[in-house]
Amino acid sequence: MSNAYELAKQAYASIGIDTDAAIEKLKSIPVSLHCWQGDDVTGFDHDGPLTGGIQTTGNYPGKARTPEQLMADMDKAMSLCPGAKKINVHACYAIFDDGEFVDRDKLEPKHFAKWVEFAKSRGMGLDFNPTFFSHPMVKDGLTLTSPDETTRKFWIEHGKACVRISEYFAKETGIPCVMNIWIGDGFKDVPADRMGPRLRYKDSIEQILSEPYDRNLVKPCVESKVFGIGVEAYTAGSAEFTLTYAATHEGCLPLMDNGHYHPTEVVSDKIPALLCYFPEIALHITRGIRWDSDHVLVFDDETKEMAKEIVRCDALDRVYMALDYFDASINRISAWTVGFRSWQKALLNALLTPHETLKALQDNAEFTELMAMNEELKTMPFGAVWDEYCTRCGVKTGMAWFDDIKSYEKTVLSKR
Ligand SMILES: [Mn+2]
Repeated sequence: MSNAYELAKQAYASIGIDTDAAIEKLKSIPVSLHCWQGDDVTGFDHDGPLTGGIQTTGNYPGKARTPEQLMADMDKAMSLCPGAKKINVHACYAIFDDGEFVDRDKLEPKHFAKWVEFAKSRGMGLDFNPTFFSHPMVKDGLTLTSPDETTRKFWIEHGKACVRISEYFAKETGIPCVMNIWIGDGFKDVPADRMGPRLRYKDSIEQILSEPYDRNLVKPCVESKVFGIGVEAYTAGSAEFTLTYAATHEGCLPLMDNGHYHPTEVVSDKIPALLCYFPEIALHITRGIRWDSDHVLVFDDETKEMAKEIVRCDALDRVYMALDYFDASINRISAWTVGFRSWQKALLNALLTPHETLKALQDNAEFTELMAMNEELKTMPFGAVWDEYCTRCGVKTGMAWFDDIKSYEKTVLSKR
């Protein structure tokens, strides 16, 4: 134990915080790492471009092109990140045998056996996402809201296949699988019919979730979005639509992606609002710059505030946390690592905050002291506790982890 940690421990003890307890708690909280940062959301089941209102920008060399490369890169990133992990997989990351191919409506658990093997051998759970984009069956930009019944049916069948795969994940790993439904369906310009697509979307999700599954094993979610590239005027799966869907359909969770709202809205404020009503909620944690830009998560104010809300609401076991961003302009393994470490920092910072003291100040209308204390907390010796946490998790501190990134880039990525 470092001298710096001993001093930090004393400093936090003086405000009623047990740093050792915070470290132990954080070690047990799983955060889902998204496989799609590793290859710019390309996947293994198609050659076409990324569609659905999302876009990766940048062409940093060395991106993963095979399942083996992607898994090796994830392993490298995870070796540099403290804390418990889950693996988050999109359906387009199905792994077929040589010469084999099935379309998304026919996907089976066996096409994800290698992901199960990967997760199980590392003692991790798996989360899952149907992929309703980047596919020839996206008709006029629409999937589950399509007025064309053949199109809509195809995507409903895809969703049902994903329910079966999610249950397989949970049974194999022994850890519940969060299955998130997100579609990019919408219109570039002012629609002539806003309700029709939403009624079709509602019916489509109801059909998907009519597929039998064990509610203790599969946690279906619906994720909202305010707009996407090329669908600026309207998206069917708006905040109101998905939130109301989840509120009126037992067992379905709302999923908030903090890049999917108007830029002045903050998900930190929405977390406690939803926790008043939902037993469980899910998050996609990202960093939007002006819009859903999918920038790598950093340890900024809103990131800290989101983590604080989860901790101060005593909801660490009610919130499923997953990262969701993709930056192709920088080393992708570093992108994973910086983002994951940033969320770990935010959670640790939240666990080191004297919430009861701050709440009491608010309840007693001591707003002057509340402001003063909040400002003082910002210069507490957080870094020493963070370093101790990393050390106890067996990962490198400071910039030492980045040496691994440089060496991996030289010996592995540069040869691709
Ligand atoms: Mn998302």
